[in-house]
Amino acid sequence: MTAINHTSMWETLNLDIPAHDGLLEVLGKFYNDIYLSQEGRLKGMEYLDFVLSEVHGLRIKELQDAKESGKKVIGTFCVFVPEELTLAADAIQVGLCSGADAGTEAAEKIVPRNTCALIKSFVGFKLAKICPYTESCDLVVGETTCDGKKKAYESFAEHVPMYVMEVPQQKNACDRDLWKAEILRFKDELETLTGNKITAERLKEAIKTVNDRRRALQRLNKLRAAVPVPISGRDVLLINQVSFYDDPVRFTTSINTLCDEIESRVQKKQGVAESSVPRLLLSGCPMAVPNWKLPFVIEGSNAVVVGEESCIGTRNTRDLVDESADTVDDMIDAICDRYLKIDCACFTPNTERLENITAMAKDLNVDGVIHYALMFCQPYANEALKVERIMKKEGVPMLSIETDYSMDDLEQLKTRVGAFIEMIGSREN
Ligand code: BJ8
Repeated sequence: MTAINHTSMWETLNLDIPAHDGLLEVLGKFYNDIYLSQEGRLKGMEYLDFVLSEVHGLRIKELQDAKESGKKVIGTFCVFVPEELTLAADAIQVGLCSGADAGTEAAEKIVPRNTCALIKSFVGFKLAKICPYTESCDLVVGETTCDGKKKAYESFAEHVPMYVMEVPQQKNACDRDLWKAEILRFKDELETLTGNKITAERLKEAIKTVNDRRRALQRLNKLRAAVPVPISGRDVLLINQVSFYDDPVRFTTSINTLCDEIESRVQKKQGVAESSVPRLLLSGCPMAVPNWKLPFVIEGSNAVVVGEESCIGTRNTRDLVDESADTVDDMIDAICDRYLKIDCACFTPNTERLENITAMAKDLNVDGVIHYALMFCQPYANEALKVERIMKKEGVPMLSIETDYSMDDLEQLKTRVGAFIEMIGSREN
């Protein structure tokens, strides 16, 4: 995908160059078909197109330059890892969970076949030597969320410098104590790794930086309540995906500029689809780059996605860290509280998620919900049944999809999604 030749950098990172070239070729083709073919795209999306075109190029170069200047790079798989602490330790945090099934064969040598595609993808990317982000990491941070990840990290630790945070499974007072202790342990780990002390001043600034990014994404999501919807779901998914590896300050500025453009579209009542086109909420597992399959199917079937209830979506941006604290201790408490609000399906009970989906369906004026679970993901497949019950009560039609990263079920998905959208029918405005 990249126009500039970065081969020597990839060789230094010990990538398998032919396999990596193959991956970029497929990614470029996908991107053309799914993204660049859209009509009436916002000008501000050019920034995202550029970032994506250089996803393994210029951003990796930035990481390498930062490493040469002494900075550390921290890779993560989950929105539970507090980026505020990483930034306050003057390190860089990047998301590693991958959305392609390249490397599956290699992954299945160390994780069982019936493991979700997201886990197989990050394991496979490492074993097949095709991910320059993984190769750039000084530390990879896992977390005890689902069993699949937990056990995969044990094998993964033989291949990368690994650190695992314990995330509680409930939200009682003792769970908060555990979580706070884990945040403090992570802080110590970062300070040791980077040699930098996390001071109150640095932490306050980092909290603001990450909150600013969340605020920009919140602003974007609110604008999608407009009828007609001013931006496609595919484009917003891409924005959320890029938020995990782009420089946070630069990203926030670009998204705010994009929001200015969207606001003017909303005022002029311009949209990416007719007002009569059904508006859908996507809910469930995270969709990591380049997992664009389902939104592409939905938006190719005369519907539009207006919200993503997922970690690569509103679950990652809904709550801010309280900015009023001034001491490191108080800021750690604020971080602890904010992260414990995350409504991941790994928690039991997890009624907040049902409340949040119901609120999103109302706020975004949706005509239906498509619940998305990766195959073999017990937590989200289980909650799909609960979401279905609550949506039924609310009178919102729901379709439950289980899929993976392969294209084998593309036609079947098109048929099911098409039938669901047809059943919803045109919107009355
Ligand atoms: S906070 S959703 S990012 S854990 S799809 S690996 S749950 S078997 S990704 Fe997640 Fe953190 Fe929760 Fe969010 Fe397991 Fe399911 Fe696979 Fe999953």
